[in-house]
Amino acid sequence: MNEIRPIEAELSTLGALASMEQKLVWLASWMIHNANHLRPNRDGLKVGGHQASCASAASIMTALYFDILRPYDRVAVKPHAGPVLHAINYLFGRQTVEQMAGLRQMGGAQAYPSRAKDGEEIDFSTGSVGLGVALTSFASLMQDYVRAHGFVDPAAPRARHVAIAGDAELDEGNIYEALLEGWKHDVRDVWWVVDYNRQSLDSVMPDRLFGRFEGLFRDMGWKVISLKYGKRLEAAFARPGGSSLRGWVDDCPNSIYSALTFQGGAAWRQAILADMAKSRGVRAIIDPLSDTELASLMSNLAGHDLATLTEVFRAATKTDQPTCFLAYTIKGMGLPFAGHKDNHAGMMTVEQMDAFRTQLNIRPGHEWDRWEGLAQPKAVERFVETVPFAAKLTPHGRRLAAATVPVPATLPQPKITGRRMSTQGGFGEILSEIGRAKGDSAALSKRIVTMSPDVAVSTNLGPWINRRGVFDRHTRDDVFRDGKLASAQRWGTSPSGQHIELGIAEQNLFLLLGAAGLSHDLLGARVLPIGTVYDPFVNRGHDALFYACYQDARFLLVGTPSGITLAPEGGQHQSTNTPALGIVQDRLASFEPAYCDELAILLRHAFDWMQRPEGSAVWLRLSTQVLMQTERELNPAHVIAGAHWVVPPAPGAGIAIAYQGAVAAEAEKAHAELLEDEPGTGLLAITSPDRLYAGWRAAQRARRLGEAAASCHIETLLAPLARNAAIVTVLDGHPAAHAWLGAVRGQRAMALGPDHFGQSGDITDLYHAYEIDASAILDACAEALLVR
Ligand SMILES: Cc1ncc(C[n+]2csc(CCOP(=O)(O)OP(=O)(O)O)c2C)c(N)n1
Ligand SMILES: [Mg+2]
Repeated sequence: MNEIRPIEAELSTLGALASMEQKLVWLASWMIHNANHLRPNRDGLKVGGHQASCASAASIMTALYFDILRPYDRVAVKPHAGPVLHAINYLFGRQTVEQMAGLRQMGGAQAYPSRAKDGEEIDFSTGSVGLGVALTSFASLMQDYVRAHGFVDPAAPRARHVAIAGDAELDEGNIYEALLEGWKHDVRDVWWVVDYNRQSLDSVMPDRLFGRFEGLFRDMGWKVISLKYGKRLEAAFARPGGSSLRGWVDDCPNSIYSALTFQGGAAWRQAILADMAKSRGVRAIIDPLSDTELASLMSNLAGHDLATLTEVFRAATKTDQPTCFLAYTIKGMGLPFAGHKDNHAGMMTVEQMDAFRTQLNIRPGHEWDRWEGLAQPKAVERFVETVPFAAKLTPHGRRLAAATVPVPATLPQPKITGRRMSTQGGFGEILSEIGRAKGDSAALSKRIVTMSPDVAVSTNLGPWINRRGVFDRHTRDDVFRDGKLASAQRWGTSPSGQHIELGIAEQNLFLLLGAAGLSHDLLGARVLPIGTVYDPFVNRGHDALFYACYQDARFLLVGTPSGITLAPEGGQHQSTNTPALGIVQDRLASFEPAYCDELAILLRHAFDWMQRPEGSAVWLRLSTQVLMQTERELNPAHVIAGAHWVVPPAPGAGIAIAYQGAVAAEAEKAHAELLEDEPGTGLLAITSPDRLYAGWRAAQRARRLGEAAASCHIETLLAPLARNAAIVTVLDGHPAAHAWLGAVRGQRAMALGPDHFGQSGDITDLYHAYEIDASAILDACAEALLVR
């Protein structure tokens, strides 16, 4: 957008697109300007915004949204072009001035597109760079999945999944993990349009990087389209002497090109003549041009050339091959800091903004008016109404409806009581039983889709996969099965399979869980995604997990095995921080059952909870620790609320032992011994410090808001204990997860659990070393009783 293009009487598509582009740069700049200069600032903090990043992507987004995209396509917009997306929605009549004027303010439009906070018009949230880009590939894989399983109308057109990416996003490793995984799954209908301005936050990028990108993408089966020069530069290059000029620009280092763009026509002329003064052809091209015209010509990159962009995008719609467009752009195009290396957070001054307003014929006081400043506002308005993306996907927005999957009152399950089993073993067996269902009772099992980053077998998904198969768009032979070679894994691979096997890259697991967990909204098909991973390696993908939760994706994460109960494995494999992570992660309800009867209740709850509007994703932390499973009556509501008394305390009891997960047997042993001296001692099973804590917070808030009778599950549970009672807690995880329990009723919590990296050893040694065995629990009880 380096000049205002005249619009002829008969409005051409390109003319109308130029008007759109002009409005997008203006509105995005104005939104940011308004937030920083025209609103009262109460705290003196910089509000911020990215006018240069927006201007960089405006032409690409104009071509996509006002020419190419169809309503059912899905788009992840680079975070720093969020205001451009708000402006696009505004021009389509789907965004309000109030929201835009409230950019970055409480309740206003978000800095970076947010599904949860900006609402129906946003397909994918972005912010943590790289993740939104990769998510489109997994969303496309899920489209293949739901279509292959007949969950959507086969006649419905296939969506294209488009990412508008900043070039620095390509530095994120998760991009390449996703590319490799996408290649394995033969993904299609994915476009990544790279806003190739060769600038990141700090600096101008190394030269010739594009060659690396091209090679990498091609190796992964992608089509790569380089969009380098616009029509005017191409025309200049075609003239006599033009090839020298092209060679000169081709060889111009990124940093010099950026600096010249910032400096303008005179600097361009000087630099070109310094190298090519003797070339008559080159002189014939540049000499007749004014400085302004020369600057405009030299910055005529394809990423700002609407004719090139629309032509190339239109041609690319003819194939479903994943395609990467390297669209050369200028960061800050058309704005005073265009090309300056420090322009990432740069902002126009009040004077510069005023000049920009005048240049665009926008009257003071009319800055937000939709078609203000355009030569043919009515014609432009009519044009916008006719573009494909103007059609509404649903009457209310871009979220599709999907019926919920009925969850039976109890899940089919194997006989559990009387056996020695671990929760991980129980999980595998229950899932396998669910997978056995046929006919009408198979409604639930049909919708389950499992996924795992190369740990399906070691997290006990094997029996489920044997029943339901591995998903692939193409049927592939199982050489071992067909050759009758003995193997416990009989993994047929076909479009009807229900397990998606991933390579060992945990971020991909969470991105796929995120995509699958949005299928109801994005694809109109409800699936129940279950992802398994070794609990410590949740940390490896935590940003992607956080990201999936931020989008409000719905899935079940199973972290297993967990804790130092992986005794021989050493500190890298032993998760201690995950119980605390489960408490602090929003939109993720975390549980850790000790026994399989609790697990069955929680698994059923997970299928239900992840489908409820008020629900969330669910995380189960499981273990390979084997425990004797006894017959008992459980109150499911208590297991789900986070704790239940295994042995209720006597009224006024001075001490209780509370345990979570795999250390149950140690707590039971300590409790049995303590009963001899302290007969009223209670034994509490904690199934979710996360739910207990959330309930406590909610009750406190409700009381503050005047609901005096409000209370919560943990308050009720602890009420029978004496006011100064001690609660000795133990888990195979960081004790901070329980340390707050004493504050609930002003009692004394003594929390036990490993707070250092684990060691190798056997259970006896490690439980002793980390003070979570029965004797350590008894020692803590003795200490607590001493200071009564
Ligand atoms: C994971 C992550 N790390 C760091 C940042 C901070 N950050 C925001 S934008 C940016 C550079 C963006 O450069 P690019 O992707 O090229 O975008 P553009 O040039 O179009 O603004 C960085 C480092 C972030 N948003 N996310
Ligand atoms: Mg960039």
